Amino acid sequence: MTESNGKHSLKIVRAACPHDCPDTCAMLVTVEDGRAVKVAGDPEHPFTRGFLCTKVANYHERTHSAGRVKTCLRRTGRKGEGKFEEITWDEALDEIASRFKALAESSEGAQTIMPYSYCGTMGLVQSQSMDRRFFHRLGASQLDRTICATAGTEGYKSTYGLTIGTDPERFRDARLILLWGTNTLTANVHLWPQILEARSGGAHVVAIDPRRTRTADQCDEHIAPLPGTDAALALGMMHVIFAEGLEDADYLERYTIGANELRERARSFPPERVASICGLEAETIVRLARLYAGTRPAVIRINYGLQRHGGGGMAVRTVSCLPAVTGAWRDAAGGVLLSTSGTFPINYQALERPDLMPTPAPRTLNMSQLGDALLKVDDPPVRALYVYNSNPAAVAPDQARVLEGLRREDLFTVVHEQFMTDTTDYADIVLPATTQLEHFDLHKAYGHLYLLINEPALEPLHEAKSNSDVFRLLAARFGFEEDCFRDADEDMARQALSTEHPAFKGITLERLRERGWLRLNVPEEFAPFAEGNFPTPSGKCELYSQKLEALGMEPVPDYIPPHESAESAPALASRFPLALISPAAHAFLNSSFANLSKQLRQESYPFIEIHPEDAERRGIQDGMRVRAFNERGSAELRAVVTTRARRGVVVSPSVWWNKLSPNGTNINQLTSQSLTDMGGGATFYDALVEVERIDASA
Ligand SMILES: Nc1nc2c(c(=O)[nH]1)N[C@H]1C(S)=C(S)[C@@H](COP(=O)(O)OP(=O)(O)OC[C@H]3O[C@@H](n4cnc5c(=O)[nH]c(N)nc54)[C@H](O)[C@@H]3O)O[C@H]1N2
Ligand SMILES: Nc1nc2c(c(=O)[nH]1)N[C@H]1C(S)=C(S)[C@@H](COP(=O)(O)OP(=O)(O)OC[C@H]3O[C@@H](n4cnc5c(=O)[nH]c(N)nc54)[C@H](O)[C@@H]3O)O[C@H]1N2
Ligand code: SF4
Ligand SMILES: [Mo]
Repeated sequence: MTESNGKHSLKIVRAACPHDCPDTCAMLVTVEDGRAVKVAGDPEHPFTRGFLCTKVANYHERTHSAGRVKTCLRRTGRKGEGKFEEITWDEALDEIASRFKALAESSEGAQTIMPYSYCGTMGLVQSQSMDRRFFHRLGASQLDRTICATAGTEGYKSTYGLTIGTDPERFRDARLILLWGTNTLTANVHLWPQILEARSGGAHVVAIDPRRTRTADQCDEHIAPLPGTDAALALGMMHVIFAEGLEDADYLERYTIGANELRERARSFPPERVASICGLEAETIVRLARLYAGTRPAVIRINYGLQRHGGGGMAVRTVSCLPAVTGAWRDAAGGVLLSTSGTFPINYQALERPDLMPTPAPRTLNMSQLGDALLKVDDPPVRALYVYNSNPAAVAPDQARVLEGLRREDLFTVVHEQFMTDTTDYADIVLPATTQLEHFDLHKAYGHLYLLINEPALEPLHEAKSNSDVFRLLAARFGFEEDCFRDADEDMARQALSTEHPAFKGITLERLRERGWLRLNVPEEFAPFAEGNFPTPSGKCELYSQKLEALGMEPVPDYIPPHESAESAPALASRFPLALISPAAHAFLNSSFANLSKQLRQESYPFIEIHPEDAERRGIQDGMRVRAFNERGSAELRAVVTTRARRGVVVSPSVWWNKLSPNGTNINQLTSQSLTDMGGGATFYDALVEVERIDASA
């Protein structure tokens, strides 16, 4: 829509929220005289339903913020100091190209160059297209993007083949909803209207979370297991279900393999044993099992909270087996939802062009071990780092190692950013990036079944350039001749959609542009596994996984304790007795928005919740300054003494910027580079710590 009367112009542009959030909202951006003045949720989009969350509701202010990186910058101070001089795009690109060329032509080769990116934007074009093509063609190290979801993804896929699950729009028809390791009102708020509708139809809603979150407050029931013990809880439920004959024997027989092995495994998890592992009452487990097996439709929403632990892959695999045991998949409103991602048949080969890589393929570095990649890897060492769509100085685990690596004088670091983050402070060259209102993109979702388009509402502000533009320019400076380096953003969006897969039938870029969004071509009453049809090697739900067995892993669902717990590391636990989790803060999105005044006011200050008994033992009173620490590092926080944290667990919502935190460091000083059992994932919520009053140690 456009109006113009010569002096005054007004238009509304169709956009998509770029953030790493399952809701991927359809947005309408109002642009008045070249300035974005409002962003709103599209009232016609069935999942967005006309509202945006508290983070993004003033996204236009983020775009027009005075704090934007406006020009290219070259470092003049020490690394970490944040002192720069302005340079032109030509100077910046020439310098990057000459440093990268020198490395690529050296005896150590282009593997010395490490790309580092995550989901600052989830758009397919701006997060995984021209960038991948460039680094593939260059022969740079590959990056394993494990910082968030790979453990759960691999755990789920080991059972079901692809991340396909219950349609979130069917939740409204469910009679039992288990919110398992998800803070829905904070991290998936557009599921809430579905839950409210289900409730008005009589649904019972249970939160399973070690913290009493704002979501748990709104549920009928809250069960608080110790962190990292969810697989035991699920096996305890299965124990009761099998022992009492509540399983769906027909579903198990027809559509699964390994039911007998699973039944055997569950036998060794009686409620009393599970109660002691999880820190729960045995009767809670029995009651939850009966409720779950006895209610239809029953649906489980898993998000990523329960898989940021040593056994996180197995935890998601095990919890996800529940609807196969009870046959909950038979109902469209039953089953389990981790992610809808696998329902989108995106043509990633065409987008990312892995065929451009040299043979043998360059090595792969794990982003969850950035500290080690910068300090320990020496075959060859990392000599250049190119960061975009991410803020690793704040968000990566084992921060002291990460910062030590970023301080290396011989490391050439480029950071492409919208804001002067903790990471840009360590850059040799900073490049100004566009925001979502200034570039084109195509989005899939991981929490619903719609594709969305993001039309640019504005010309790039200041001297900002989009990720795809910068990599096109770099490819030209390298003289890469393949046609794909000249593809426009729209070309790449078309390539992403180019497949014969029925889910994309009728979906074209043109139709997306007309409407803003389109539902995948799947039935209204999408019930993917009502009659089996699992996209696994066997075509069955793999309760027994030969794939895991071949990898030397336990083929049957099991409980794998956290790396750091009283059970698995008693000596460590005697020195650092508290289990730290640092889940998503309500007003931030990871570290995004954690520099903007509205959101900072909402979060007030970096705090740590501690149970009154744990606080008393340490002489800690509500509001006191405390230090949380372990062998990796320490962070200063304000104590919030509350029963929201269960005994033995402390909670510090994240991710604050270091430079906006007391003492200049955040909670990732305490998290570790240890990986999950599957997918090489980060273990943010698997860290033992101690907490003390600051005056006590002075
Ligand atoms: N407001 C807001 N929204 C966000 C984000 C944000 O930072 N802020 N981040 C976005 C991103 S990148 C992601 S990946 C998603 C994350 O979305 P979620 O996965 O929902 O968020 P988390 O905060 O990681 O974890 C969810 C809940 O799991 C709980 N939890 C921790 N350990 C365990 C455990 O062992 N077992 C169980 N049962 N529960 C556990 C935490 O207390 C937390 O309440 O949210 C996205 N949305
Ligand atoms: N302690 C603790 N640590 C955590 C977590 C936790 O729960 N606890 N959560 C973890 C999780 S789930 C995740 S996903 C990671 C996320 O970590 P990141 O992916 O690093 O996410 P953000 O902190 O949001 O940083 C994204 C950055 O990308 C920039 N950006 C946005 N759009 C663009 C663009 O188009 N181009 C460029 N060049 N830059 C852009 C933003 O300005 C922002 O600074 O953090 C992890 N870290
Ligand atoms: S962060 Fe999530 S809930 Fe908020 S606007 Fe974006 S997609 Fe919607
Ligand atoms: Mo994430």
